Amino acid sequence: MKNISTIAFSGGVGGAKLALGLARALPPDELLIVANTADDFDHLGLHICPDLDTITYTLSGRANRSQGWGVEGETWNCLEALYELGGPNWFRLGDRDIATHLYRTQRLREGARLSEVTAEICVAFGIAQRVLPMCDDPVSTIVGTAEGELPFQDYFVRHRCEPRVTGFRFAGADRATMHPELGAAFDSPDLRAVIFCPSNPFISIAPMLAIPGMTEALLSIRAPIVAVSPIIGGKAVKGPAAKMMSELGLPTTSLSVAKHYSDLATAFIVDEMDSDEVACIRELGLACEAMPTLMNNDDDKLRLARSVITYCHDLSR
Ligand code: FO1
Repeated sequence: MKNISTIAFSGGVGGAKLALGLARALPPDELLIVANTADDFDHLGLHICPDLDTITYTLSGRANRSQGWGVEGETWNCLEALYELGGPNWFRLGDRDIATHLYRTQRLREGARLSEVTAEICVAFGIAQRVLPMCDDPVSTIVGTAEGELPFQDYFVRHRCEPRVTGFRFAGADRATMHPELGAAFDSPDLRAVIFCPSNPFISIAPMLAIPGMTEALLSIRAPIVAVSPIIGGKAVKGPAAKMMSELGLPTTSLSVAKHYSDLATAFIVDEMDSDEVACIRELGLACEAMPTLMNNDDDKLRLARSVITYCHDLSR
């Protein structure tokens, strides 16, 4: 971990897009991508890690970009055959995706740690960057809703994020241990940036920050901590972040997300569409810049990654 210059905290789709940009902008041994694993669950006997897989599929060029999860050019033979048998098909597992879950589940049963299995998957996929689960311990997001508590994938996929959200808890987080590789990266003499990717602050970044010692470790580093807003023009680029914010009584603005991070982050990046919020965000005590943050193609991802890196380096001068 000696060479790590940049640590990126990422959830699924939006985070993985910036992670890909960072992977193209930096030498591979300088980047550590930390993935949320509180969306993980056991389904049909398989251990599914949606955000880790979105990141490894994205970095290896396998991701189904339009769907936002799973593998491009996927077939569904196994799911269809399972459904004919009376099995569940609410959580759609494609044939190639199932191979990833089978491999991971088998290796975990053999006693491997999730971080080891993830490293093996990265090697198999030709990914040179280190992708690290937020911890090797089981942590599960439980969504508080007006209809009662729901396990995350029940809320997200089975109920299509429809129930009104009242809060979140991260079961198991209090017993989780920060991965030693992440601890070592925080101590890297070369560390120049910690980036919170434009992922959902409540269900993607918050579980990682709930791991004991994580916020303390972040507060102790000298490198800037820069968060990229997942909200543009009052809307989430993808996913339920804006809906969750309004249900929690928060304005659906970048300013609102900046307030959420203000005790921890050094700086906040908003899209140029929200440049009128920059002054208010600076009043929170955060450095703030507006720049184009929408990532529609690989050029956008690389451009944003380069801008964020340059901004971080300017901040640490
Ligand atoms: N999301 C859906 O909306 N519907 C699905 O059927 C679905 C299946 C699925 C299978 C594997 C996987 O890794 C992810 C999958 N997702 C699906 C996405 C996942 O539920 C969410 O994107 C994340 O948990 C939120 O980041």
